[in-house]
Amino acid sequence: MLFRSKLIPTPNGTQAMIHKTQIGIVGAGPSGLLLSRLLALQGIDSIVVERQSRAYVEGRIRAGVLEQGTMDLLDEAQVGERMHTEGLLHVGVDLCFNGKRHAIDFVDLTGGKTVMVYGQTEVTKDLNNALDAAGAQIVYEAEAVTVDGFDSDQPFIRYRKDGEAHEIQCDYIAGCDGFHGVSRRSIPAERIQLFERVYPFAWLGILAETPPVSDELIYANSDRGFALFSMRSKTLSRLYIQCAPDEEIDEWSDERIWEELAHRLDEEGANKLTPAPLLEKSITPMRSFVAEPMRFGNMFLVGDAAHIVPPTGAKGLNLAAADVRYLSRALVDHYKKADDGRLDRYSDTCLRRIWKAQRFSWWLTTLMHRFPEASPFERRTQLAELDFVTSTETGARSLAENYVGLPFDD
Ligand code: RFL
Ligand code: PHB
Repeated sequence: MLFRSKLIPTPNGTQAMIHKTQIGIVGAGPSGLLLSRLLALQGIDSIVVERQSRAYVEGRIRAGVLEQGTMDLLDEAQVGERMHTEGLLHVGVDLCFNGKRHAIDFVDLTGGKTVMVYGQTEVTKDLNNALDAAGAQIVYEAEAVTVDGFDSDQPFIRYRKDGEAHEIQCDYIAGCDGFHGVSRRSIPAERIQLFERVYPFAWLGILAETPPVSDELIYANSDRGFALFSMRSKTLSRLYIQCAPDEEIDEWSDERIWEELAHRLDEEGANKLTPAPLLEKSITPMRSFVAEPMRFGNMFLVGDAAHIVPPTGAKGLNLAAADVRYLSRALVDHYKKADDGRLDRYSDTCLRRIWKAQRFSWWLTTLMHRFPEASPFERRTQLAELDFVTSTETGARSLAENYVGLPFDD
């Protein structure tokens, strides 16, 4: 690298600040931050460009469940300390249907595996703090971000910040900019294949300062629709209700939300549910989405930029972390061993895991939700499948193995 940053004139008579780095990362969500951190620990330089403010990114309440593989990767990134002290280890989940709760024991069924409940907000803060301490380069509130040149050996990211033009020249671009980002949208339609399923329902999610009704997460299938009873701590509940995709949030008063949650749970749980003022309330549409391939010349798509799962299987953040795992190892091989095998396999390796997580998320979503068009026959077979999953070892083990996370391929 001959220089890190310098000001140069542009053809239209203005000036642009040019920055040089090895990896230009678009998006400071969990994917972008974790990638930057893992690369930095291996001596690989990156710059992260994010369109939102840091407070906005850190405050976005989303995922809650981390697989063992994600915990291991956060440890590898040396940001796992608070997760181990404040996170809640879970040894299973409960499925509730026909008014009764059934435990699925992950430890027994998977040979000792568990998951951790630790909010995405906290993962993001831990990563940001570690990156700060190491003097990482993260540009927040960048405007008009574009990616280009990825078919050449000089890809670049352009953006504006405080009215000034900037260009990052890099070896590779990592598109970590989520479903609505610019990276995937910059690829010509004929080079990318998109697979999508949109579900006829959404999740209304709330955060409330009330103790969880149970130590384990409860996934509830009721005649009135799905509900999920999760948590962020021993005093904070994170709860979700299936609702119509076009429903206005104002149609859901606090009172209606608490009543509906109680209706969808077994009697013992409903009696323990203690209404409290809501700290957050939002509606999330549900979709399954995959973009193939995940590499375009010298640009890689990572995390939600390439795939979305319905949140029922708690796979989104975990899949994003798996992509980061594969890409960071591939880049280390490239820079340290001049070996591009893993970079060349990146798309195929990721997609193999992604499609299995897609299948599982689609399956659990189909098993747990009320589909508006479902016939009485379909409703009966749904309940029969729930009975199979909760009363046979084969059924329960398949759910448990997928939920705790399948093994990595590479
Ligand atoms: P993110 O988190 O969307 O971050 C992308 C970042 O890119 C920025 N960006 C841009 N930056 C620059 N220029 C542009 N043009 C840009 N366009 C966008 C955005 O501002 C943002 O900061 O993607 P990433 O990093 O790949 O992370 C993915 C995860 O956030 C996501 O998969 C999970 O939150 C999904 N998810 C869950 N995953 C789990 O593993 N376990 C769960 O329990 C779980 N629960 C959930 C969830 C997602 C939910 N919602 C709201 C979608 C529950 C919910 C309700
Ligand atoms: C959450 O706690 O936010 C959560 C947990 C499990 C899911 C989805 C979301 O499947």
